Amino acid sequence: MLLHDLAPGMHPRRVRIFLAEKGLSIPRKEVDAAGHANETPAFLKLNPLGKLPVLELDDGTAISESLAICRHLEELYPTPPLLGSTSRERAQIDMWTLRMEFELSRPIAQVFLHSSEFYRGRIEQVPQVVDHARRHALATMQWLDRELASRKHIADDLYSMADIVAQCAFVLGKAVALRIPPEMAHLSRWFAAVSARPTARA
Ligand SMILES: N[C@@H](CCC(=O)N[C@@H](CS)C(=O)NCC(=O)O)C(=O)O
Repeated sequence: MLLHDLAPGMHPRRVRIFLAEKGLSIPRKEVDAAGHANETPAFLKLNPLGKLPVLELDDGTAISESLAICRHLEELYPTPPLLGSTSRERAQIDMWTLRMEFELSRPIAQVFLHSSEFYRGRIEQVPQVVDHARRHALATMQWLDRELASRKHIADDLYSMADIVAQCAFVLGKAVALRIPPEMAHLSRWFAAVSARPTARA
């Protein structure tokens, strides 16, 4: 297996943390996206969307989409479980992972996509999207702060994929001045705990 990686990227970070939580180390190749190496014909053969991460299997299969990569890794290496052990847990973690994807990660990514130097000239940047997405992310944070008053982690008391998606979103949030407001005590407590895990800097 080979992980085509992008060290500063939010989605590749999800996969690296997932691997680290499993105690796995696989070969990785850093792709120079700033230098447009993700737009070459060779890379587009791996992922026609030109996005990272991509997990290339030994038989040449290329899996992109960070959540799909993690699903594959979970099936190969089920311990410790990060996607749930029972059907109830799996449904619960999927539900929260999708909520974190669409209600937190996506709006924070939108702020970055529509305001950063990196995406200037790569996509059509619409300044109005930035304010809207910022408000969306803040509303999600308020909701999460209430949710985390009664449990340790996002989906349940156990650390899971839902936490990984959310913590990676907040790492990107720091780059676009979308930090967790200190008065959100429960969300702050959760973020301090996940950031202190030995895998957080993977
Ligand atoms: N839905 C995809 C999103 C992947 C994605 O947007 N990757 C970004 C880095 S975080 C990327 O490759 N950007 C390079 C570019 O758009 O040029 C996933 O979950 O893997």
